Amino acid sequence: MLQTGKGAEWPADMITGMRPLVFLCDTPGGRPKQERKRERKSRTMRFIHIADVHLGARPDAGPLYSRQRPRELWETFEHVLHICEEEQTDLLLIAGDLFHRQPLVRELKEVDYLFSELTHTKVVLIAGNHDYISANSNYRTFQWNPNVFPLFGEKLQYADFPELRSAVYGMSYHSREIPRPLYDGVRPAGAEQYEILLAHGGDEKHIPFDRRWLEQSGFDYIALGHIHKPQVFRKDQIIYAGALEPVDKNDTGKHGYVKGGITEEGVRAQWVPCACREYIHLEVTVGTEDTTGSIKKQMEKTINKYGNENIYKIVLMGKRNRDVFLDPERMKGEKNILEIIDRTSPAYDFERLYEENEDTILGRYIGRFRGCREGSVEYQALCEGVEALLGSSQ
Ligand SMILES: [Mn+2]
Repeated sequence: MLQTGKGAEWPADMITGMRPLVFLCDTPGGRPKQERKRERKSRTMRFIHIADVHLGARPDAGPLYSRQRPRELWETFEHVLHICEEEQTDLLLIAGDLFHRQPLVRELKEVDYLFSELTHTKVVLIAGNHDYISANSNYRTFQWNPNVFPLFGEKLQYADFPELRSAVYGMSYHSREIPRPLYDGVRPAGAEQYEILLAHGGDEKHIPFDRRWLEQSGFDYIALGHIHKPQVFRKDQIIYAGALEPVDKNDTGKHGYVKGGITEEGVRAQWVPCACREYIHLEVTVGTEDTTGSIKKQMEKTINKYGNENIYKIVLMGKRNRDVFLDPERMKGEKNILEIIDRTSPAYDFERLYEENEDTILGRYIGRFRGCREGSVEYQALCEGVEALLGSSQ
């Protein structure tokens, strides 16, 4: 980082915004590594890696929490910034989709204000497929605080931090989808001793990549974004931080960020859960003695155990008494349940029904499904067909 008083000694094109320049990757990458290695003492370069914050999203968070949910995404983001400040983290890496859609100027101002409060941390970000750089994206013209380094080019570029012996590489989405494997074959330019790549994508329509390419790319750390489930492709090296907070009902499990450090010995990275809520899918087994009331009670107990702050989807399994009507709406009660799916089947005695109705359409129908396995599609068709036939004969 350039010192304020020293800026005038640098060539004019090097002092734009009093920050190290963001370089295109075909820019010659500074001095040889060996030389730099000798001149500075070893110290840990500490970073935090987040992705898919999706500020501006309005996730369905169930009857109790949907209203406050957009604010919670901001709060958890601020929580991470507090950690950066408290721990004097060197780099905050944001691997795309900081915003859920095109950011408004006032949203950028809020975010930039929060960044500007960091007294030590530098922030590097790329735009993902949600907040891609559209023709009139506010990202194009926004003036960031000097500690913020957007890598918004379509081609690979890097931000150089000589004082951290680190260079951070990345490129941004300029359209909603990029079906081309742009990360295959990317290599660090050798600008600094520690080289980091920010990458967003990994599915068919969003820069598909072969993880073996990334493993052999030569980057010390690859901060991945786009897939909301946190996962480690290679320990301490290639990691999806996952969405900071879950933003979709299928973002089940815990969410958080990656905290890491790089020294000459290598990279150490750990995943830190920090989301304030979790989407949980639960299966509840129904028996022939159960009623709407008894299942409701069972569900309440389970939800108390898993945490009332969470957001639930319940799947009812098993066999219900055929004289019992299950009412999902009444089961929800005061709990924060998004959805209840009824996959129970009525408990018929098919053998008895078959024997008693052998000569009717009901008996012949049951006969067609003889030997099918419980839980199979055929079994479901059997149950539904029998229910319909019994219903029409009553
Ligand atoms: Mn994405």
